Amino acid sequence: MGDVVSYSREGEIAYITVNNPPVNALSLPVRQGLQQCFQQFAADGEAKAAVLICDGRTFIAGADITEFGKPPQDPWLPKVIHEMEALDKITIAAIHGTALGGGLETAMGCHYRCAVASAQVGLPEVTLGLLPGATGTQRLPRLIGPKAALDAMVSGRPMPAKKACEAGAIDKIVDGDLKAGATAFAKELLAQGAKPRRLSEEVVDTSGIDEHFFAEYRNSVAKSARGFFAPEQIIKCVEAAVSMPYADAVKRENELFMECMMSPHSAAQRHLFFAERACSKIPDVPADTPLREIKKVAVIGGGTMGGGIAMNFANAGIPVVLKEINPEALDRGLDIIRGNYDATVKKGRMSPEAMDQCMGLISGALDYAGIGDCDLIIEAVFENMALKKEIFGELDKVAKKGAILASNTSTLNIDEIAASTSRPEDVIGWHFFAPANVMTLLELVRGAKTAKDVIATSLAMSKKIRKTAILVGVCFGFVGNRMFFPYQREAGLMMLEGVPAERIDKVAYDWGWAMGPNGVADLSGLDVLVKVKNEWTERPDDPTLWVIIEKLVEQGRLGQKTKAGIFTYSGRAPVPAPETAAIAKAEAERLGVAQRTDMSDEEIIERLMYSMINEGALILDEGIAIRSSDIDVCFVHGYGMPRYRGGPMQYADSVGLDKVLAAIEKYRARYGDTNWTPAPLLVKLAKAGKTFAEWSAAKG
Ligand code: 3H9
Repeated sequence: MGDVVSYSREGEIAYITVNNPPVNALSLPVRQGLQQCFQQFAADGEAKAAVLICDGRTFIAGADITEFGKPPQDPWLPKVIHEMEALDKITIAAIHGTALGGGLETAMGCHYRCAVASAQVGLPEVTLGLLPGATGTQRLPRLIGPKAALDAMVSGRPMPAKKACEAGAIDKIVDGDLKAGATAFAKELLAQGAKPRRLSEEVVDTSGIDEHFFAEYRNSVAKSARGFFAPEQIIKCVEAAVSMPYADAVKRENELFMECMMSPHSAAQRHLFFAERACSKIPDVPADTPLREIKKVAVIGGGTMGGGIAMNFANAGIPVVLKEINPEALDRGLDIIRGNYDATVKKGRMSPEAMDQCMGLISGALDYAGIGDCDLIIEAVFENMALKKEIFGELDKVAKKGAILASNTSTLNIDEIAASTSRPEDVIGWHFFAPANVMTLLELVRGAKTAKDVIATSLAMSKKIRKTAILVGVCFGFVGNRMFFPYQREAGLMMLEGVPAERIDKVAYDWGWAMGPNGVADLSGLDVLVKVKNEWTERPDDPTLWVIIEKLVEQGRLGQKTKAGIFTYSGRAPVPAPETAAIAKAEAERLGVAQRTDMSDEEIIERLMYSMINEGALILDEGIAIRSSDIDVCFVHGYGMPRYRGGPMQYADSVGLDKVLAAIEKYRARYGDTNWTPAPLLVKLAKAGKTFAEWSAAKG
């Protein structure tokens, strides 16, 4: 037996202890160990009850995700759980930390469950594009009913122990030491003459559901589950749970689980699980780098962006000063923040007391002297190099020694901004995504002289304010916007070729994007894009680039904010605009762009995605992104790309880089070299039959 699971006994109680750091995942040795230890318990004549307990920070947090996508190795978890449940002596799971996925399924294979109050239990497989495939879809409905079980499995959200206890998933909350509490519970059960409670022998209580239940349930999750594969599979499993004998339903669960496992969705979602953990690891910044202390933050500029940024810190309990140039602007900024919080309270997502607490942490300042004691200062004024340099010159005079000076620039050169101070080592980019209090991405931009402890502190702070940060290098637009520009370029070019804006957006939406490229442009503000274009000194020599957007801005159509941009808006719903079609037609004639009537949906997606992926390959080769999975994190967290595509680089890897290259060559032959010269890295990898992920892993 491996060390990862051990057997011991004190009197009549046996203890089966899992010790597989960091999260006690159910790797093969753990499954083997559980099987052998429960067999030992069965054979131990002195043992009357067994407690399954874990060392370390948590109960079993699930199957070992690294094993998925490879051939399954015996013993397969459902078999281990089945054998445990079949025992004639009682078994009790003792839970602390997080009993997730296969961990909760193992606990449900025990006859009873106790937990400390701080524990959480859940079946988050759906977040990995999977379903609880070790009998979880059959056991949880038997424990807490089909509706509550579906809610838990389709959302993937864990339940706090007390709530799980009220629902029936846990039998007892233990105060104090878990082992002592579990032992007392085991003895109590023995004293009562409790028998093994085998969920597989119970039937699902269907009294709360009628014949419309599953159809209505599907409707109720249609929006949140749009495009995902696993939620529907989970619903099918619960349908089986209420309509089939247990053994047949378990077979059905297994078939549906294998379909999930083999799906590109699950591969993409599992890829993101590891990508989101890898992105905070910076090769030349050791994990134990001493951090600078951040007790107070300032935000320069109280517009929508600055206000949203300030809210992140207040939400995390960190005092923040909003600096504006006059009392009117400051009042306006504070009013926007108050309005945002108010809306959250009205939706029932925040208590009025929590709102007061957050507002109490936000103060205002009208001069730079008012922010001299701040440890982190984030400039969030509009995208203009001269203005940013002036502000950083002022900050250099007033900021205390060691303060981190950050710019929320979305495109500009951090080194140039840093050069306007006497302390470029303290300067870094903190690029938030709108709305800054909602979007979870943060692009941290490393300048040539940015100090390592500034990077380490920024990464640690981003976790504190619940952002997922990627570290990127200096170039125009960094990773996200630089790759989004070709995507928007192709959207504009296809309009010039006669494809309606609404068709492009529908195809992109149906592919999974939260919004099509034209809707995003209208939301960002077309005038903002024109300003970006003007600051972009090294842009490609292409007269068609964003030309429709420029003409729309000339007509005063700035996007959603003026109720008219590429689309016209009634409320927030876009309506096709004849004005845009007319501009496209006139500009196509002026620029000699041939009209297309045969554009397929496939071509629309290829041109949007492959133009972006080609830029991503250049970014990787230049070292602007550390690894291809960081780029994937960027697009899923900052741009509304669906998790089930895994991000642009994972998508390219899943399509096959040879196919991506062949399509790019096809467009190069048709449209020329300016926009479609394949990136050398893409060519190299496609020829070698490799992926971006493999290249990143080999780079280290
Ligand atoms: C499942 O159970 C399927 C079954 O239904 C059916 C089977 C037949 N496997 O997140 P952290 C690594 S599906 C492998 O930073 P935290 C993680 O990569 C599974 N590795 O810690 C990281 O490595 P590194 C259902 C795993 O304290 C390190 O552990 N279960 C696994 O912030 C620390 O992780 C889930 O989906 C794993 N299962 O959060 C739960 N889990 O240090 C997945 C973690 O090299 N896990 N690692 O970067 C979690 O949600 C969080 O890790 C947890 C701890 C909340 C447990």
